[in-house]
Amino acid sequence: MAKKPKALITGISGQDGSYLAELLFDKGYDVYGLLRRTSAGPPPYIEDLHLAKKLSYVYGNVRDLSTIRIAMEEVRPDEVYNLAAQSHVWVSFKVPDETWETNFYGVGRVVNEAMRVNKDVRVYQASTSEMFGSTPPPQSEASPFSPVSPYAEAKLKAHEEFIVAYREKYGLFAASGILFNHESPRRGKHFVTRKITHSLAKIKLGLQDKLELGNLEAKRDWGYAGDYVEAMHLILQQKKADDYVIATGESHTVRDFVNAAAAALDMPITWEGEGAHEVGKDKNGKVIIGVDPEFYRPNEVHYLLGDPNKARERLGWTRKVSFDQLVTMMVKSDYDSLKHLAP
Ligand code: F7E
Repeated sequence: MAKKPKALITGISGQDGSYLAELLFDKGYDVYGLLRRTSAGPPPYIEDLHLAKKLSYVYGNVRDLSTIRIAMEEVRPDEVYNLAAQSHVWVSFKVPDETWETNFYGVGRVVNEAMRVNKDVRVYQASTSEMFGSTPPPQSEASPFSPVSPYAEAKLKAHEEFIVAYREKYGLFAASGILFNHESPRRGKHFVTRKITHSLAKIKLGLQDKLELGNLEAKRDWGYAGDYVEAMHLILQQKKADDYVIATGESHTVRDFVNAAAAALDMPITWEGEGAHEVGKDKNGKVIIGVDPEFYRPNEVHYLLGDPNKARERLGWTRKVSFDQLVTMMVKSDYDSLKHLAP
């Protein structure tokens, strides 16, 4: 019987880690997740995979070399998916050192240790559309990078130093997905999409009065995380390691996202005012959306729109879930999980 391939996923507790672990288990892998211990423990969908023996934990942290070394020696993975990151752009302005430690040095530790135990290892790096920063849309693999946050700068440096250069210097199978925003009901509530769906569901149920947001004009190319982890796997199954933009090719403003989520809850919004004074009102004229400049970023990425042609042609990958389906899925999940709390 052929030996089962072994995959190690760092950042297993995040949104993408959970979808990827499920996908790889279904494809017949032995799946290991590098788990950073926290007092809250891993999210329920990760704990469920672990209890069902679909996922093994290896305790460690990409900021601690000794744990990465032990993890690689214990697992000896065929494929490594490096998803661990300080992934919040706004937070990266507040904690730049921590961001570099995880998003740059952490990548070096993972790649070097993976390569040391298995020179034929295949490494996937979670690169990001934030690396394009101020580059005008549409952004493709050929577009220049122009990062505008500590998050994006650290991610770009890791991409260049440990993925592109290691391919050339050491012939390592080091590949990356340059993923545009990807969301799901498992998205953290401090990212704008989930913040919107969770808050609007609460407002609809009478559990919250108002939602405060930052820049409503920012445009993002939002896809479904479940589709994007399929691209991660495909990227590591190619003959040659390479970098791929993974995106929908469609962009919407934050305000569009609010409108779509509100429509899914049957609570249309009327907008008034501009900038920090803009408000969104419900059908009774009550202000339910406001702007709080606290959520503005010192430097904003205004317009992301990915060109996914290379992924379509070379990987045969396309997104399956549309923007409206994604918003509806997230709204429904939040509404259903909150409705028992309604007064
Ligand atoms: O912001 C605006 C904000 O925090 C999206 C990460 O996964 O995708 C994500 O990064 C936009 C920005 O995601 C609020 O200014 C308005 O323009 O949901 P976000 P992000 O920064 O695009 C990329 C591809 C990654 O790689 C990252 O790891 O929404 N915005 N009002 C707001 N954003 C937040 N968080 N909260 C607000 O209240």
